Amino acid sequence: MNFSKSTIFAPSTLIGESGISVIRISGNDTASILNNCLSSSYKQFSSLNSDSFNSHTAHHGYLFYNGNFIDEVVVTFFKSPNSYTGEDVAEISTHGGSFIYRKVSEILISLGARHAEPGEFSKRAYLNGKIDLAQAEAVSDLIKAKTEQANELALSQLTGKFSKRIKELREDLINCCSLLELELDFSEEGIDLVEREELLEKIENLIDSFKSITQSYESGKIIKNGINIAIIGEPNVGKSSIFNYFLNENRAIVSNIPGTTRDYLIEPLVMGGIQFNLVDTAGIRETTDEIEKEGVLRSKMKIEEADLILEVKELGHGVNNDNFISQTEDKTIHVLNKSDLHLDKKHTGFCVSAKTGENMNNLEVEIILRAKNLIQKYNQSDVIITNQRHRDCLLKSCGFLVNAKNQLINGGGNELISFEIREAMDAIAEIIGKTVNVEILNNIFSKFCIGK
Ligand SMILES: Nc1nc2c(ncn2[C@@H]2O[C@H](COP(=O)(O)OP(=O)(O)OP(=O)(O)O)[C@@H](O)[C@H]2O)c(=O)[nH]1
Ligand SMILES: [Mg+2]
Repeated sequence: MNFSKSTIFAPSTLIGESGISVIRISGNDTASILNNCLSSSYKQFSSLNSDSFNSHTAHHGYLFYNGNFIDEVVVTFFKSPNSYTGEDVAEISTHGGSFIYRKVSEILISLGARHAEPGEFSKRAYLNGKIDLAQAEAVSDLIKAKTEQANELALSQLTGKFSKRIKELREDLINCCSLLELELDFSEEGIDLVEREELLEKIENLIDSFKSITQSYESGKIIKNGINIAIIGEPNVGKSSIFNYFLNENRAIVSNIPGTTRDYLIEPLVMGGIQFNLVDTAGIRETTDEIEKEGVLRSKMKIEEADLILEVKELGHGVNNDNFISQTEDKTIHVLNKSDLHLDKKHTGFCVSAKTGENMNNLEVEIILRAKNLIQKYNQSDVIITNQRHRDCLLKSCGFLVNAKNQLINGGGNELISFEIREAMDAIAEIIGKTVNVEILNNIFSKFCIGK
């Protein structure tokens, strides 16, 4: 596959006031660019010896632009092919600050480099065979990981555990296909190389493996993106107070006027090492107010999207078991708030007080427990997928395998069965980027951050 050979650069750290800022360059002209801007003296420009750019060496020097000293820097050089992208790569550590970065950009552009597109370094690493596509995607996930579990999953994908499993499945498919096609070569001699029963069993086992890996996406998705937990209930029961309690800040407006929260609010929150997206919703009630009606509609939408629901009622206010809003018992935790006002009343649900904090710790423990169960529920395979593209490829591949199985059961010829298995092979190979078109590639890398 052809791709741009120009030398590219981008900040690898956030631009702003900081001790150090790292700017990465990759491409054939990296060493010559450095020779033209890196000086051994700050008094006047005096080029470093270009031979000194051996792989994995660090160089202290002074950056110059149009004869003017800009900053004292350290440059780390990685010689092709032993670099992240597989090309010559340099990482210039300058002092942090947006002015210095702007100057360095000007220098690099004047010397022939251009700004990298999002994900362009990783795209080059993939195109140069340094990592496969699933590993490249893991780089992006690793950067975005907010919890230990998300970090672990991204690492296992980056280090190739996931790709290895995919390659094994692909090998199994290749073996099935080879046998079928070999038998075709001997068809005139009437030699049967494949036991139909055995092949059927192999294909069925493969379908099971595909299904369990595909299902692991339900776990992977929530580990990576967070568990959506919606706080719902009638107006004034204390939903926003509970929301604020967990966030430990007055994020949502709280008042004793029913209908205070009009639109939903979402905030990220980590509890027990698990990422949550906590949602406060408008109180649900019959209303003629157009804005409140819309708020109620949005609350119902959030209930649909939620992985977990905290259905809040006020303790002692006509609480009975047949007037719940949430119809999905298994993902709902019943919370009875304002226990401080109703000390004499008890109930089987979680009696808490968002005001005094009473029993809120236990509610948190319950939420974490439910979240862990949710993650475990779908996690029956040896690898967990976190990427929708991977799931889609596996589903597509599994569909072809089901076709192959049906062909086999209905006495279809070897050509037809092996055609379906080949399609399944191609679909699964897309995951690691063995068969993938430019459009898909561009789409994947465009979601990366600049400098990665
Ligand atoms: N005593 C007591 N008051 C509480 C408690 N939780 C909330 N309140 C009060 O109840 C009133 C309503 O609280 P909110 O958190 O705004 O209730 P809400 O369910 O978000 O209400 P809407 O947004 O209108 O649907 C406020 O006056 C709170 O101070 C509690 O545990 N104990
Ligand atoms: Mg509210």
